[in-house]
Amino acid sequence: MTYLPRSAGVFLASVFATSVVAAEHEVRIISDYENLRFVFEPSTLVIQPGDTVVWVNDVSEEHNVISYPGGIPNEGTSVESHYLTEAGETFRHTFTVAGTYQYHCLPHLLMGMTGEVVVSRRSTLDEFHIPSRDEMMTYRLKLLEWFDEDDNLFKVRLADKSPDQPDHQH
Ligand SMILES: [Cu+2]
Repeated sequence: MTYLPRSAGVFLASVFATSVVAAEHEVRIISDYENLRFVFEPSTLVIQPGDTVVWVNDVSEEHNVISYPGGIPNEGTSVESHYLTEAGETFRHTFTVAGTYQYHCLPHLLMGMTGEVVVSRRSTLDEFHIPSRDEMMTYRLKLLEWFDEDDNLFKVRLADKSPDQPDHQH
């Protein structure tokens, strides 16, 4: 007859506890004006399902967090924050489905302000979500709030849809 030493019981209890209690991870939103770098730090974060990521705005600057339409796992949930403007302002998101979540800041997409959260493991290529036309249009309209002036593709598309043909109306 064998007995588990008391320390083994304590050890098992603590393993059980840590596997049940989800962790919180912090991503700093850094506005490095001197070096023209607006970055998420860390830009790649590896977590476990059920964990929560808390993005924290370092200074009073406008940033947000939005996942790319096709940058999330098939079964995953898209991520989108409000616009954080104040120093210390936070956004929280809990990730439940394993895989890769690629995101960026809308106003600073053109500065390469991107990041990713890897839940358990990276997605394989065929595990990424394929966005619908509606999802792409919604995303595109959000982009156009910031980058509308040179969006020739969108202008061409609107022109294509325009029913009026001035040359033949008289
Ligand atoms: Cu930003």
